[in-house]
Amino acid sequence: MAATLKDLDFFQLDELLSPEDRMTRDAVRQFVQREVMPGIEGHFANATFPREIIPKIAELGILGANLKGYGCAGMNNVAYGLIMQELEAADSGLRSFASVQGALAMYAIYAWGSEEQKNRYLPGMAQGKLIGCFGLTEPDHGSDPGGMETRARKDGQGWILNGTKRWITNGSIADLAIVWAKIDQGITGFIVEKGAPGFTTRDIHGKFSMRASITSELMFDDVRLDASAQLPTARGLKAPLACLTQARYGIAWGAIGAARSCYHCALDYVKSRKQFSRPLAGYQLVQQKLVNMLTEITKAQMVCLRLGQLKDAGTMRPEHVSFAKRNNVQAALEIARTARDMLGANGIVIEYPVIRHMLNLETVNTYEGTYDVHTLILGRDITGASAFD
Ligand code: TGC
Ligand code: FAD
Repeated sequence: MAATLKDLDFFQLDELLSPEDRMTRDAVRQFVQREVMPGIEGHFANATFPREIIPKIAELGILGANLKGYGCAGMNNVAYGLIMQELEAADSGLRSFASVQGALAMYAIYAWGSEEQKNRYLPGMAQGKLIGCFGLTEPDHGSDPGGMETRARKDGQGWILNGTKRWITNGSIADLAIVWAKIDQGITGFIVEKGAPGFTTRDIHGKFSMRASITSELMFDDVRLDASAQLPTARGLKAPLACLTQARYGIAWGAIGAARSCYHCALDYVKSRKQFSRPLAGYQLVQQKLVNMLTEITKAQMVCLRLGQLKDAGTMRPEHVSFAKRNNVQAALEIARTARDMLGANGIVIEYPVIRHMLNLETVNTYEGTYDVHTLILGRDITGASAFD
């Protein structure tokens, strides 16, 4: 039977949410419980993404939920974060799908696209009829995207694109790829549609993490693009990095969902599992683990709520997001590892959600800036000295 998604609100933070935000969160939780939870173990086991739920997710206004106009729901950022939390309570792969679609691909067009591009793509993407992916990472450039080797050269009015992007979520199911490339003036972005001659994708197999998510390589071999494919105001590395800020914001919230699911699973388990004639829940060491989990989840919730308020007020800095992504994902990963331990042998089987979350969170800790990269971003912020130079 699928695990039940439950709330965790030790500090009555619900009282700080608006009734609308709570309603949005509860509606998404019910949807995820009904439509996603029954099949998610199977998708993870078979390494398939539940594509059938895309139209339903779109119907709830989840895709690009915090963008305004162009058919997007225009929700505030706290509501958006709560949605990410509920998606990731089911599986990080589901939240990844929504993050890449809304915070990376749609946001890139929203922030750096022309009116024509926005009208052409955003409504269909909000409806889930067009799927997007975001190609920044390359085989030889992950943490240092500024070193990218993908290049576009001028060809008459248009461009010729060459290069390879790797580890791209939604890559082979995407109708359009946002591709970051170097031109003579520096880094810029292009919208490359599926089927463009010379554009091919290849899925990455053998992943033991994010199995219910498609991850691909994108290859561009003399791909001819019209001038209109370029994102006109995307200039320099800050253009893709601004998109990452949006996605990292959602990840910071999402990780709480995965941690919460692991906590509830471990709590239920130790209440019913007896060893030495008593429930495990009565042993001091076990209680300490549960209390540490509760504490870290509650702290992460508080960080996110404040982060959302800052984002809504327009005063959030990328470093605030680095703080939240680094802290919350690391905490969630530790919680998942502890929960796995508390379930004993049952902690390694797919019937319990814990091993799935634990394996997924290894990816979440790595993508969108590793734990160490965010340490260095924050170190630079507080000392003024960059470890990257
Ligand atoms: P740096 O000098 O730091 O920055 C260059 C310019 O960008 C500005 N900037 C930002 N702007 C907006 N948001 C941010 N987060 C920004 N960070 C920096 C900065 O002010 C500067 O502007 P300007 O006007 O002076 O030019 O560049 P650097 O080369 O030193 O950067 C180093 C570093 C480590 C910060 C950066 O490259 C980095 O973040 N690396 C990690 C790479 C990463 O996160 N990749 C993610 C790929 S996408 C992905 O993983 C999707 S996963 C799927 C899912 O989300 O579910
Ligand atoms: P590297 O950069 O090679 O890092 C390896 C190790 O070195 C890490 O521990 C890192 O912290 C450390 N390190 C790096 N630099 C430093 C330094 N200066 N000082 C100290 N330590 C350092 N990318 C996209 O563009 N789009 C996507 O949709 C996308 N989806 C992904 C989905 C999955 C499942 C995965 C696993 C990755 C995805 N990525 C995507 C790529 C992801 O963003 C990169 O994996 C990530 O940025 C790290 O890059 P890397 O794997 O090349 O590791």
